[in-house]
Amino acid sequence: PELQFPEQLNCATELLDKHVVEGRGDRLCIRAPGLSWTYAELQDKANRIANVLVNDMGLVPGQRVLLRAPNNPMLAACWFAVMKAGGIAVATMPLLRAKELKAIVDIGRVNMALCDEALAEEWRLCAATLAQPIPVRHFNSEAADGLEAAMAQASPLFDNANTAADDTCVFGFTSGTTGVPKATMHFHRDVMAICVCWPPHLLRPSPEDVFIGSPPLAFTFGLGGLLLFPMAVGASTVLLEKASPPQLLEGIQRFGATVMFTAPTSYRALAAHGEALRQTPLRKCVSAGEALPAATRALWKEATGIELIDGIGATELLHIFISHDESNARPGATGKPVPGYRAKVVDDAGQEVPPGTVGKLMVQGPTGCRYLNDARQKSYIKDGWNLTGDAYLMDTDGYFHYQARLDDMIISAGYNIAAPEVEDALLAHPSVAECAVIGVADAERGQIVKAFVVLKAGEVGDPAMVRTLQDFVKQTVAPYKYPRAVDFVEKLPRTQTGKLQRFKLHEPV
Ligand code: 3UK
Repeated sequence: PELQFPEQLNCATELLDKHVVEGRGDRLCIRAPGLSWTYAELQDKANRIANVLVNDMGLVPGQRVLLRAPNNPMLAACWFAVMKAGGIAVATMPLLRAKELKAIVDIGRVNMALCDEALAEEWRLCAATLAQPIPVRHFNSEAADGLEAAMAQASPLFDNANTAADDTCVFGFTSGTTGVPKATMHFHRDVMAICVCWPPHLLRPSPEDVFIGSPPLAFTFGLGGLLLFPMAVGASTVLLEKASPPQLLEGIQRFGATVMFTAPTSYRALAAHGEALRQTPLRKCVSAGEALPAATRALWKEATGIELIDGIGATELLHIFISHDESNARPGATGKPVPGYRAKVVDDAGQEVPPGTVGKLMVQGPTGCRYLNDARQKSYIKDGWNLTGDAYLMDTDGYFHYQARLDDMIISAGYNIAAPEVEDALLAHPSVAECAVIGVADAERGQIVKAFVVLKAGEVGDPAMVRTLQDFVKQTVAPYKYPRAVDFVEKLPRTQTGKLQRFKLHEPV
């Protein structure tokens, strides 16, 4: 990939204005139920909002703008407006409550906010607790002091801020599994780098593609997959405020979506609609956020005929850094380093281990971790490499196989057992809908493997089922990995980004 960027670079110029300048302004860009905008229309909105930010709200380059909305066209326009004005976009997950928003305002030293009227209540609760009030405009609102009213008065022309390639433009917030949230800082050139590394080499989208998916734009998986990547090729993107599996299915049908981004659980649920999906033009499906079990890959292929594209990404690296395309899919492997990135597996001393050995994943490339004012930077970056916190092994062909989060490795009677491997084995059983595996303390073995299983409708979680599942696991993985304890549950705890929260299963229910 071409990773030499000019000294002055503004990602809004490259991803949005360029299409209008080059005569593609009439092409559809953003689609949503009841509304669609061309590239020229998105540019018009973004320019007006940029003028409101600068002239009415007093934004100067480098200031932080909190964005709060479900995935919708106005959120996209606000995001580009912040880029144009040389600000830093701090997009927040729609479900956050006032207390969590306050932490982001404090850590990110947020200067102003643009908030969807539909999510205004938590923002108002948060704003009431701030020592210094900050300017805010509400959008998707008819209020006289709302953003749309100000946009109507503003000029549709805006000269983008003359930002440097390494001016920060995005804070991606991440809380990991627990703990105080951290802001990861990304530059204009990082935004462009992720558009030239993974998409052209592994997704290979065309300008005719229609993108759709579930991750919020506040999650960098969604920002890339549902906004930056479609716009980098002049394609269109469908933004859905709610994107549960039935809503995704309806969206794919209604908009003729061809490229989908969502998490493994969502693929498992959607697989029940294989027949309906085969009637749509859907052709490329990307899975990320957590490990893709081999059983889920097989289920999706069987249901829809489509080979999933897996990719591991992280907020710290902005997007996907190990992945594969349809012709290099190997069950159980995430793939190879994305062009532009390097990866290796090391032991506790930081020495590279031979192929086939499990160790810690380290990654290097055009993007990488820059925590804002946070000492945890020291544990994520070692010798210039990013330590993602994942256990991986590389096979002799150079494919990287995910094992577990380093803290999800179970040690039982001296054996190392990766929780996802046992989950993978359980998911292959036809009675299992979802499952999660953890290690629980055991006097004799140190830890034992315990599984929490959500059964498919109509299945009964009785002792016979426990034995069936245990025998099933013993047949596909080394018998010592079988779950000695099995609990049947209604649902599993997940983050807003769709990740299993295994640590919550350690707490009594
Ligand atoms: C895990 C995966 C196995 C892994 C993300 C795509 O998930 C994203 O970012 P987060 O900061 O979490 C990072 C961690 O999630 N993970 C993500 N994808 C996979 N594990 N296979 C996968 N395919 O533990 C990683 O360290 O929330 C994903 C693009 C952008 C993102 N921010």
